[in-house]
Amino acid sequence: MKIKIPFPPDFRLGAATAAYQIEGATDKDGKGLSIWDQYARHSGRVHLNETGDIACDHYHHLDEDLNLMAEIGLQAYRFSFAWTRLLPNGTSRLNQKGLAFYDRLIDGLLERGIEPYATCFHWDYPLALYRQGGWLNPKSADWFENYVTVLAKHFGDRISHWMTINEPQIFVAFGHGENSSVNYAPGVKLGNADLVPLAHNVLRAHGRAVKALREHCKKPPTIGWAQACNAMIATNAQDGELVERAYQQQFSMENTRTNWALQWSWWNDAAVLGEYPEDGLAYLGQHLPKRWERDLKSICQPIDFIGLNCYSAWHIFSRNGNGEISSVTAWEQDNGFPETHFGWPVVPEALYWAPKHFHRRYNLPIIITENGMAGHDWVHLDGKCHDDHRIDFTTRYLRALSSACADGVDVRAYFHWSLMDNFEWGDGYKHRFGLIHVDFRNPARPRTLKDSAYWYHSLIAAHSSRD
Ligand code: PNW
Repeated sequence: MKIKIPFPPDFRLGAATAAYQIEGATDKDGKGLSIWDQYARHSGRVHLNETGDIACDHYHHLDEDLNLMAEIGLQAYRFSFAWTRLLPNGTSRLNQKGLAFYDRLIDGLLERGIEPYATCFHWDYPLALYRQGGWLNPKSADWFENYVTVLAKHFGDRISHWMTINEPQIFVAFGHGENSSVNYAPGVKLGNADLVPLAHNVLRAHGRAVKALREHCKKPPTIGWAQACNAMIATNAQDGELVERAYQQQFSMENTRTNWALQWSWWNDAAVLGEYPEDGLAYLGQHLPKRWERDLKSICQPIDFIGLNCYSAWHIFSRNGNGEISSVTAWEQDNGFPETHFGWPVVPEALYWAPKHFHRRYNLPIIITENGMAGHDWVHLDGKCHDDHRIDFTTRYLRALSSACADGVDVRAYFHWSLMDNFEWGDGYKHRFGLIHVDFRNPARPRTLKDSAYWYHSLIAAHSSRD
């Protein structure tokens, strides 16, 4: 199928991964342990006790994977550094073999004309630092700054696009919060008296990282961070009042009281606007450390874009027969709404509304740093992986994103999650998100390009041809 979805000429189409989810080789070549190594091996809380010990074995398949990216025609690739591959204990003793691995990755991308987009931290926190209190320790901002300085000095001559932190919402709420039903590493259950200062330290670390990148990267960096984002939908974009309700809900701290760390305004108002939202301060302010107002000055560093990891919607606003506005959550819609293998509702309009709301509030360019779906994917008898659902899903979502661009939202790039099937955190290998199928039952980890990968290839080719 020939398709062309209109995007601005400089718009980039890529794919994304994260270190722990694909690399494997968790104990190889001097790598130190992270909390995910520890948690997957010992907590008993990951699906079937699966681990990232081998994962896609990307560490040993680097050239093959780079060639597959080139075959798909990716314009950009988003990956994360494994902190403990570079600094095994989190702070000192730089591991040369770790540097060499990422040098090969980055040089391999550049040789193939693929633009690297690097995430400094995608959840695999050094175990040695966790044992010193992790993000609860105010020194965690120093530790992160030190690590990011290493990245900037060593890789900042070749990488232009940086993200400090992936989804503070998810690793703070799911890994550290007492009100979450989801269990992520390190799996502690903290109440607000601890969780609020912990989140504050994450924000301090973000601010320090932005400064370190600006100071030490040779190439002038473009810096942002990636937010876990379920969009608030207005079913009629012409209905101003409806749109306003959706917008207010997107950034209201009231609707997330029990799991406030999942909110967006707490994090982004602090990092981008230099203030915590008032409706959040009203019930969380009492737990902030002394001198939090002074900290906000260094937390709020100028950034260049907001990354959105956007898969689905949260509240959907519409008018009933009497013209009154009401909302349902995406997963409480009438029976029969489409959902992915993960059970996440398919709501393409999410890629219209999330960029729109975030651009309105923060007035920054947007990058879709993740979007995609888990599917029932396997290699068919003909040796191919037929994933029509992913092609349909991505077409619908990209069309919605294209409309956001047409309506004036400044969106710069789209990254499909994921380049390849991988370790899906607490769900192990149960959910397949890849454009590339990986056979996890085979020690050789054979890769098969799915139909969606070929489709993505044509989409990118149509986008980059200027006719
Ligand atoms: C993101 N939720 O996580 C992560 O950045 C990826 O590492 C992950 O593989 C991908 O999405 C797919 O799950 C999320 O519950 C985890 O809403 C959970 C949620 C959202 C994003």
